[in-house]
Amino acid sequence: MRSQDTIAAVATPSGTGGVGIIRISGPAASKIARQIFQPKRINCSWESHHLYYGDILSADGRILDEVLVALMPGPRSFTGEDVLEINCHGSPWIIQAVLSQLIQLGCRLARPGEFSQRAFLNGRLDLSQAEALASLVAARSEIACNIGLAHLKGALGSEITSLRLKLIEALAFTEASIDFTEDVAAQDTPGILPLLDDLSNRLQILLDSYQVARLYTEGLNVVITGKPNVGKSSLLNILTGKKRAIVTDIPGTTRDFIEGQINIRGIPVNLVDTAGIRQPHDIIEKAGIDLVWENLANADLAIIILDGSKPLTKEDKDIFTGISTKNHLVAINKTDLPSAWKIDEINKISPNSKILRISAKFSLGIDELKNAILDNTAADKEENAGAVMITNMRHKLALEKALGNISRAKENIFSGMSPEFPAFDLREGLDNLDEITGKKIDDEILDKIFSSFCIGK
Ligand SMILES: Nc1nc2c(ncn2[C@@H]2O[C@H](COP(=O)(O)OP(=O)(O)O)[C@@H](O)[C@H]2O)c(=O)[nH]1
Ligand SMILES: [Mg+2]
Repeated sequence: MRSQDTIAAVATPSGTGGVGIIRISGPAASKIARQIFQPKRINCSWESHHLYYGDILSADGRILDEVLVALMPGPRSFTGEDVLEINCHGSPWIIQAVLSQLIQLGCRLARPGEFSQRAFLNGRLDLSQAEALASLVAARSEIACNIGLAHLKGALGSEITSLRLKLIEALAFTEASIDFTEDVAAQDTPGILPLLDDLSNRLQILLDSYQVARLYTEGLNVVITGKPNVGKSSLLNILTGKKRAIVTDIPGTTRDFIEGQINIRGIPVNLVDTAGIRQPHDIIEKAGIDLVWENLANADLAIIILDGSKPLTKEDKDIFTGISTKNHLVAINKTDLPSAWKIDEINKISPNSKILRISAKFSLGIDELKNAILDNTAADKEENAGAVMITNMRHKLALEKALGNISRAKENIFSGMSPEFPAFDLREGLDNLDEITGKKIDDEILDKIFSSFCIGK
């Protein structure tokens, strides 16, 4: 694919920074470099992949900034096209001025992900690698970075290619029996079933990795709930180490929900402190309590806080009724004060709940609570280390479809169907695998995938 237009975008985050990088890609990049840049040295030879020091000039010859630029002619560039990178000073004003000058010289602003899309269309990356770039940029934990990097280096792509070759082998067996042995059912073809079993196993291993990998990449969504004044906001503050939420002894202080992010043993944990659940006193409080239930619906875990220093009430017990099916743990707070009730009371209402004793105010039992947050998650499955993991819902769906195709092929073979049937299933399986690497994919889906990337990537 050769693009007609030359695109430009700021590759660094918006705001002020030491350096701001503008990226240009397309057929006019090299010409624009010569127009916009005035090198300090007379003999600037524009050698490929070399940094040059000089000034960026406006249309009327004013100096806009002192910069470093590099020209990377295609195909040996990120996009496969001629690419120019300008390292300006990171003032939003300078960056905008340079960008405007580039537009005047004929560039157009890049759409989100358009550089990566061009890299994919020019064969520089397969689709799984392009998607890995987006996940790498968004990674919030070391392991998420490692998974993103492994995919960028082609780990997922090569696993898919290897699965694809096996599938082609199975398809060849099946199609051979269509061509040469008209009256023979596919099950008579030796070797095909072990091949399909092996394929199913490997697809299942990839699918099983999704839960663990999702945990490392997207994190665990944890909602802190309980009636008013039990110490929910105090817990958010002690867990995040910041005064995120207002703490007072007035019940109903927290009305909206407040979010905080922490990392427990390398896993990003998204915490949400919520309004206390009780019979609302006004419409604002009611709206806040409705939000609690919305947050709970999307949560991986609810931490139910109870005040250990005051007798349990109907409000406490009602929360258990609302949450009973949800993954939860109970934290009895204010254990620095004398306890007003015995743990047995919870065992009676909710016999299977995990219960911890904490003091959010005096930071007691907080490490145990952090460990318990990760209990029953896939976090401790060490055997996954080093294996190829999938993190992307699109990949998961495509793999599930491919696994379904192989199972159907096996059923058709077992039931003695004519070989055309399993061959059809296997061909569909192949198409589903090809969706992951982008070997075969709809333009519309491609546009949708890349539009979720950042601008400048
Ligand atoms: N003694 C004691 N008081 C606490 C503890 N945690 C919170 N509190 C107090 O309980 C009151 C309500 O706390 P807050 O975090 O606002 O509760 P929320 O309404 O559930 O968010 C405040 O006065 C806190 O200082 C604790 O562990 N021990
Ligand atoms: Mg609160």
